[in-house]
Amino acid sequence: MPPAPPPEDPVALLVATLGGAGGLGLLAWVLASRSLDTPARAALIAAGLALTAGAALHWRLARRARRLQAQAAAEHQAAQSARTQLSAMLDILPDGLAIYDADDRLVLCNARYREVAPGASMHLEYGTRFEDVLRRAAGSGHIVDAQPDPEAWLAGRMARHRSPAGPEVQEVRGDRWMRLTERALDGAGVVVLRADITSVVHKERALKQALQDAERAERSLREAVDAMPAGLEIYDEQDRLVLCNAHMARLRPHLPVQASLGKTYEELLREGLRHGIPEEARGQEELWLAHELAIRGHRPGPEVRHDPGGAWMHMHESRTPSGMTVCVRLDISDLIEQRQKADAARQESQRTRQLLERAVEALPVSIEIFDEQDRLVLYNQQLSRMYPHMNYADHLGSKFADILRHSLDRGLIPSARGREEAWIAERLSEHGSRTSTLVQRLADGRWINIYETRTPENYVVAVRLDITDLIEQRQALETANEKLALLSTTDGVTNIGNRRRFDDRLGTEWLRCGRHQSPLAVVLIDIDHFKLYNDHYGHLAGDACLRRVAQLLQGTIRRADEVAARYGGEEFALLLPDAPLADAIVVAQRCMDALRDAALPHPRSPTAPVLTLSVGVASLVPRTDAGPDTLVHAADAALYRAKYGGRNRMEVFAPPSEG
Ligand code: GH3
Ligand code: MG
Ligand code: MG
Repeated sequence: MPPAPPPEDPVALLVATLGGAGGLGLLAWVLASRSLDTPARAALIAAGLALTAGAALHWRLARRARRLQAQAAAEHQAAQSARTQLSAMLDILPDGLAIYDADDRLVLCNARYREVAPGASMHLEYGTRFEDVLRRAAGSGHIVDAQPDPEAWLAGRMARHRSPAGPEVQEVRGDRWMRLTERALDGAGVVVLRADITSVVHKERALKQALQDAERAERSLREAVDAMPAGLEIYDEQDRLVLCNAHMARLRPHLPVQASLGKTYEELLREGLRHGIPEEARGQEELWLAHELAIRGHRPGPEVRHDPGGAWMHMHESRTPSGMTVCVRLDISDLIEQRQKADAARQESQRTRQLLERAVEALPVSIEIFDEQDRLVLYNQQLSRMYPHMNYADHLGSKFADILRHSLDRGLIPSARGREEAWIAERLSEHGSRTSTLVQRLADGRWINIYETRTPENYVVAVRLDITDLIEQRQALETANEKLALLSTTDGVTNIGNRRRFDDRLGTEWLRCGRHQSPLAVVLIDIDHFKLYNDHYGHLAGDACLRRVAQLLQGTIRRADEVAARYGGEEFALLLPDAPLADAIVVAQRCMDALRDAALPHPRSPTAPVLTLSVGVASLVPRTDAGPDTLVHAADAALYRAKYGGRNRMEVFAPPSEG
């Protein structure tokens, strides 16, 4: 639509009208006036003409100016409308765009430019200088790079603005990113393009991070795979080697990894065969190869192979769902060796156990073993033979206490009768902790020696030995010894104790009575004129007489600890422990009475027609500074007095202090 013509300029119209009217008026007045001389008239006419012409010119000029003004207004309006159209068009752009003129003033920008400009709230007015825009942006704190030193940043940014190079990336607060592209225009302006590439940067960053993560993961995986103590190979769907770890490379030194990667399994097998690997394929390489390829991926299970190097290898092969083949090889030489050792050790221990079991059965003793809970876990047949009333097979696993009770119920242990529970308690308390062996009498008269010990595992091992024979032998021996002892202290003629018995007992009683400060008495008896008896009756009759006297004397003692002995020849002695003198006199008197009552004829005796005795009595409390012979001497002294006092009498020893 064409612009409307500009209105008439009233001032110009007034000036033109007044000028024209004035000029015409002057001309009219000059022509009418007669008073004017010619030069004046001519001057005034010229002036009037000039005024009129000037007014006309002014009018024309004014009209022309008005036309030009109208034209300029039309052009301005057209430019304005073009810019508005351009603006509207530029607003469609996804990026911010601004045009600065040669004076570096903003002449055009789209709406997006205002949005993405740092500090979006800025009002960007046309005509604003670029530097001011920058300064405001730097001051807004939105541009991260401008933060530490806004002036330095501004200087750099302006320098690049004046001679733009490539696009640059700008970080905006809040992790937003802009790409700035500046182009110098032919007319010496600059176009600034500002694109928000935040999402691109974010995506790129995420992608980079993902890539780094993936790289790290791959590195870790590779390291882990190389660190595996097993060989690992992976073949792709076309059965080409794509991965081989360090361990596998060491296991197959004939196949360098780098050269092998990308080769097919078959190619690698052929390579191995050229090196004579594996050993079992030699001489039948093609057959072996065909078999290997046939079972490739269908191996029924892991295989154990003995390497030519002597190592035992465990080989495992599996297919992944995507058709890759994973092979794992593990050196299991250690395991195999350990297993072989363990097998050998097991066999050895079995042999040892058998041997031990046989030994236990062969032992002449019975064995029982109780576990830490005191339950029977092992026994040998000797035990069953030793206790035939018990059925130990039934008692395996039974508590020791229950087995004891069972044997008591069968009355096997006479010593426990009537006190069964107490006996069981005793046996339990000492089970495995007795310091000495236990000797047990069974109801059938056998003697069993029981030895129990506790092992470090807290088991109790009981060993039982039938010692009936031993006990019987010992008893027999003891009896024999007793007999021998009796024999050696018995007088062969009279059958009463001899001098030895008397001396032994005297020594013992001397000490005992000394300890108790008790009196010990000795009675010495001598047959009167016995030589004459022998002479009269003969020696054998003399012996018989001695026996008779011995019996009579023996009959005078009552207590078990008293001794009647033949002291020698026709002399006898009585030992009376704990007997004060008075008691000893009573016994001595009894002897004399017994002889008198027996009235053994002795026709040749000068003392009496019958056999008589001379008796010496002594009783002393033994002293530590004297020996038992003191007492015998004392009795002997008394006997001596009896003899020389006329015989057939008793004399009592009177201690010197009393005498
Ligand atoms: P005394 O009254 O002084 O004791 O006179 P005694 O004859 O008894 O004493 P003596 O010491 O002179 O004689 C003891 C006799 O005893 C001498 C001996 O023949 C006799 N005699 C000793 N031992 C035995 C013996 O074992 N058998 C016999 N038959 N006679 C014996
Ligand atoms: Mg004598
Ligand atoms: Mg005599």
